[in-house]
Amino acid sequence: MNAPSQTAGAQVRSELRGRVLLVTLCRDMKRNALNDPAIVALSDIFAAPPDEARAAIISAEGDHFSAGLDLTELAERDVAAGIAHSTMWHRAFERIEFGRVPVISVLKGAVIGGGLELAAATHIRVAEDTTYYGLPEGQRGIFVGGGGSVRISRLIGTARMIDMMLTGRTYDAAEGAAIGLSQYVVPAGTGLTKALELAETVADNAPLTNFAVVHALPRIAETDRQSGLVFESLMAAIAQSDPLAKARMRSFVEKKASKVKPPR
Ligand code: 1HE
Repeated sequence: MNAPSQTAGAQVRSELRGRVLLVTLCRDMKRNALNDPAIVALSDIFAAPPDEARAAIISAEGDHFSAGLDLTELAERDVAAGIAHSTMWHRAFERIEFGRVPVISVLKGAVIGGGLELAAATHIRVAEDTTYYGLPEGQRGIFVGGGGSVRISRLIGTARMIDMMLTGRTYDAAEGAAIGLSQYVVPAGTGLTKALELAETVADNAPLTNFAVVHALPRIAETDRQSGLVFESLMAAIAQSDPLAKARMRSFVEKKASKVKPPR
């Protein structure tokens, strides 16, 4: 049974649709600029997704995913308050990246600054063909503060991120996919449908596999080779000893499971 629709803060809506938690940025009149209530709402939602949720989607109302940090909030913040603000974003986005469920984002229009940092914390990015990416922090006289220097640099390489920040260079949807900012590009208006389709596939996976992909894989990728290989062996042994994994492998051997198909 679906949980009733719930509003967390005024800026973000969350609702369970079957096994998929739909999280929606709903501040279109400000192009989904992220203010403190929005970050707190995201943090709260991803701290404790409903038990039934097996995957989540973050999408946005309006024509733009997010215009980034709400620039009206910067006003008179001192250094200590600036650090506290940035770490609040870090906490929220860590809960997205290293939470209980894989998260898919649906991008469109502006995916700018903190909006791109939010997208980078999700596991799969589906970009509608209206999407464009920018890091105008350089032009605004500030720096990324939502984990972008860690996540975006890993996605596209430090040199590309330096160029985006120093020159204000933007990438369109196709270019963004080519450099690793999204894994999918789809026609305008179809992003949520694609994300729901992917979310259902993800939700069908064995939970231990999803855990390994979300929690073990990124850590293995960032550790030294030898430790990574040991970590991988342990994770592989744990995953394959799960009764669900055994049942699925048996099902393939008995010719009851679907085969891998070439891309369409
Ligand atoms: C905002 C924001 C915002 C729009 N903070 N209010 N981000 C930026 O530097 C991006 C700034 N925004 C833009 O470049 C444009 O607004 C857009 C390209 C995203 C959209 O343009 P457009 O023509 O569709 O909309 P608009 O008329 O510019 O904006 C509509 C309203 O949203 C308007 O308010 P209104 O009261 O005049 O109606 C805008 O002021 C408001 N708005 N973007 C506050 N960002 C953790 S550190 C992260 C650091 C960063 O993210 S830096 C990047 C900041």
